[in-house]
Amino acid sequence: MDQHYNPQTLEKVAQEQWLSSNSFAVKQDDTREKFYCLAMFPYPSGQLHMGHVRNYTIADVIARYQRMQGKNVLQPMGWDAFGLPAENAAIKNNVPPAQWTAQNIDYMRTQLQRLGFAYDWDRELATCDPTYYRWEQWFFTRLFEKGLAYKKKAEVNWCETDQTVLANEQVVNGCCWRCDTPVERREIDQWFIKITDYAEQLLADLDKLDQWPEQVRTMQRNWIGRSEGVDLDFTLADGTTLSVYTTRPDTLMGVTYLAVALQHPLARAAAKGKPELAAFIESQGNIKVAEADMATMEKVGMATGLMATHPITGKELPVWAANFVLMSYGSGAVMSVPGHDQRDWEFATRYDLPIAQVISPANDQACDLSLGAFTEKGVLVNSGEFDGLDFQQAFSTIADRLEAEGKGKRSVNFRLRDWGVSRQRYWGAPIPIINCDSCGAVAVPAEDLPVVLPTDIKFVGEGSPLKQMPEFYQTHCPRCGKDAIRETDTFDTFMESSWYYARYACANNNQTMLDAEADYWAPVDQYVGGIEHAILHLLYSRFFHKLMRDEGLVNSDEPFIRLLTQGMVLKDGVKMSKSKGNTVDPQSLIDRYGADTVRLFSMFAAPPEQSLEWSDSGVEGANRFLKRLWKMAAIHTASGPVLALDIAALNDQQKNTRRKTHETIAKVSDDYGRRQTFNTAIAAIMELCNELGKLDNDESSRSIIDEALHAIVLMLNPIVPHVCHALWPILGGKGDILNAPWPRVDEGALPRDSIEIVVQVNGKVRARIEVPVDADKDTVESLARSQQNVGRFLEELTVRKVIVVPGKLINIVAN
Ligand code: HQ5
Ligand code: ZN
Repeated sequence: MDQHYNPQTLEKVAQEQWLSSNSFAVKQDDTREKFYCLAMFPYPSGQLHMGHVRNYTIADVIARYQRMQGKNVLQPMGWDAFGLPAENAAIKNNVPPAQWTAQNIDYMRTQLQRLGFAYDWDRELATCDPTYYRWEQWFFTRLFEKGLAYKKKAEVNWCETDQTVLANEQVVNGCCWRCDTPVERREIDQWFIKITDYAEQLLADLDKLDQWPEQVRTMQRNWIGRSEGVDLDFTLADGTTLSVYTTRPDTLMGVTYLAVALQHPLARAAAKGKPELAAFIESQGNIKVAEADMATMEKVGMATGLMATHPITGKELPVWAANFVLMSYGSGAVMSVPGHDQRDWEFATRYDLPIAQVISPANDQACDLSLGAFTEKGVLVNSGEFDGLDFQQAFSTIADRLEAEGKGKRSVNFRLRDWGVSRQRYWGAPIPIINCDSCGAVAVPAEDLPVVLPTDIKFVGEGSPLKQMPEFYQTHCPRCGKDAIRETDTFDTFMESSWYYARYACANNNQTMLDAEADYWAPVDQYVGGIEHAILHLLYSRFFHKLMRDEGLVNSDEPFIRLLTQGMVLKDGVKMSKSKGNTVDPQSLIDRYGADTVRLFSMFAAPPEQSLEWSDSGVEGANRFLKRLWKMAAIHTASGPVLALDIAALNDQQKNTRRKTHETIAKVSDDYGRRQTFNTAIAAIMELCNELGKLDNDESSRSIIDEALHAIVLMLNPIVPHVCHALWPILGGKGDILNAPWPRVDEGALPRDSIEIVVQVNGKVRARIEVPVDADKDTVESLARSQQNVGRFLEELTVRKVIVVPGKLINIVAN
C-alpha cells in the first residue's frame, strides 16, 4: 500500500468506479425498506457556494449511512432552473437565459460529481425542461377546472426594479426579497391558487410533523394565522349593513367609530357627494405603501359623513375612511376600539375621537389610556349587562347574543391569503391559459401541452419578450375557435419547486405526471435544506402534496417526514456572500486538499443545525486527520496478516481498547441515526484512533487494531467515502464498501470489570470510586466510607441510611 495519502488520485478512482457502475441508480424493490433522502435542489447560479457544499454533504452522509443500514436509498439531484437570476444575467451578458442556465448546470454538475455525492443521475431533472413543466401546466389546468385556480384583479406587491409581482412571502421588511427595492402596490390581473381552502388542513397536519424542527412548525402556524372571532353587522342609515370581523368581541361596548378601506365601496360612494373626501382618497391612492409597512406608517383618514348603529347599544357611530384598513383583508372594514387597540388609539388620538375603557386589567397591570391602548385581556367594565365577565365568558355571551338577534356569527379566520402565482417575467413556465373575448379564460387542452417557452429570444426594452412576440401569444380559442390571446405571464418558480421531490421518482415518464413509482418513494424520509424556506417553499410543497393527493396522484398527506434545516456558513462571524466579498471557493479547496477534506471539515466544524464558522486551520486539521488515518492503515497492513481475535488472551489495556471500539460504534450509530450530530461522531472516532495509537505491536494488539480499523473505515465512509473506498479492500474488507453493513456493537465487549461511581454525603458529591461491577451493597459502602474526604464529612454524624444506585452512585444520609 502507498505510504502517502494521495486524495486527488484515489478520489478519481472512486468516482470513476461509481460513475461507470452507476452505483447510485436505484429502482423499486419491495424486499427492502425504502429510504428517500433529499437536499433542496439548487438554483443553477453559476458555481457551488460553501453553503451548498454543507447542505449537500449532510444529505449525502445520511443517504450513505442509510444504505449501510441495508435500505433501498434514493438520493436524486436536479435544477431549480427558472427565475430572475437567469433573466437578469441574460440581459447583462447578452446570452439567452436558456443558454446561460445550461452552461451553469453543466459546470455545477461536474462540481457535485467532484464532491462524490451519491446521486442517482438517471433521475436528474431541470425545471426549465418542457418535459418537466408540461406536467405542472397540466396540473394547473386540472386545478383551474376544479375551481382551485382563478384569475382576479388584485392589488399586488410590485417590484419596480424586477418589473414583477411578488408573493407576500417574497416581501421582506417591505422590500423585494431579491433586490431589496421597496415594494409598491398595484392593481393587476393575477392568477391565484386557493391555498386558503387548505388552511385548516395545513395547520392541523403540522401536529403530525413531529420530526420537523419546532421552529419551522411555529413559523408556519403563525403564517397561517388561524383566529377565532365574530363577524358582526352594523346597520347604516339606509338600512344596509356594514360587516366587520373581530377577534375581540369582548370589547364590543368600547367601539367608538368604524373604519373602512379607502377602496371600500362605501367610501367610494360617500366620496361622490363629498369632494374633499374624493380628493383625499385620490391623493392617498397615489402613495404606495408596502403591506409590511402598514403597521408603522402614519395613520390618516377622513370621516365619510355616514353613521352606523351599534348592534347592542343602538348608539350612532361615525364611519371613517382610513389608510390602515386593507381592502384585501376580511371585509375591508373594522370596528375601532381605541381603548384596547393601539392602531385605533393612534387614529382616535390624531382625530380627537372618543376613547372608552371597557376592559380593566385582571391583575395589577398598569392601564392609563392617556398613554396608549390597554391591549391585554381582562375583565369587562363600562359594558352594562356584561360587566364583570372575563374574556372567555364575554366572548361567548356576546357572540350568543349577536347570533340570537341575527346580527352576527362566530367565525374562524386565517391570515393566510391565496397564493398569487403569476409573474410578468419571461424565464418561467408559461401559464397554460388562453383568453378569449367570448369564452373568457380557457385552459389549454391536455393534448396541446406543453405550452413551450420560446428560447430563441432577444431582450428589447422593458418587461418580458413574450409580450412582444405575436407568434407566441396570437392563437385560437380551444373552445370556440375564434382568435384569442395566450397568457404571457409565467409561473412563480415556487410552483416548480413544490412538486419536484415527487417527480424524481418517475423523472423519465413522459406519459403521466406521477406514477406508481412516485407513490413507492414518496414521502421523502429525510429532507435537508435552509431555514430560509421555512414558510415559502415548505408550505407550498405541503399544499401541493395535498393537491396531488386529492387528484389521486399520491397516497400520503405530507411530503417530508423528517426535516433538517442546516445552519449558515459564516466567515468572521458574518454570512458568506458575494456582496460581502468574504466567500471561500469550494473548488479551490477541492483542488488543494481533495473532496474528502472539504466534506470532513464541513461535517466536523459544527452540528448541522448551527452555523458553521469558516476556519482555514479547521480545514488543515481535517486534512491532517485523513493523512494520519491513512498512515495508521499503512503501518498496520505492513506487518502482514492478523491472527483471529483471542479474547481470553487480552490484557487490561487491550480489553479497554476493545471496549472503546464498541462503545464508539454505539455512540456513533446514535449520533448518525437519532441525534444527527455528525461532529460528535467524528470526535469519538478521532478519540478511538488516539487509543489505538497507544497499543503495542504484539499479535493481540494487532487483532484489536484490525477490528477497530474496520469499524472506523465503515463509520467514516458516509463522510469521507473516497478514502474509505480505497482503504476498505486494503484492510481486507469484502465487496464494495458502499454496500457493506454498518458495524455492529459486540455487547460482550462492553461490560467493564470495574466501574466508577459517585459517592455522596447527604446528596453532595464527595468522592468518586472504582468498584467491581458485581460488588454488593456492603462492599460499595465500606469502600465509600474508607475515602478520606467522605470520612471527613461523616465526622461526628450518625449514618441513618445508605442508598446505592448500582453502577451510578452511593448516597450516605447522616445527621
Ligand atoms: C446554503 C448558501 C446557499 C445555499 N432552489 C431553491 C434554493 O434555495 C430551493 C428550492 C427547494 C426552493 C442551501 C440553501 C438550500 C440549498 C440550495 N444554501 N447557503 N436554491 N449560501 O441554490 O445553505 O439553504 O439557493 O437548502 O443550499 O440553495 S439555492
Ligand atoms: Zn372562445
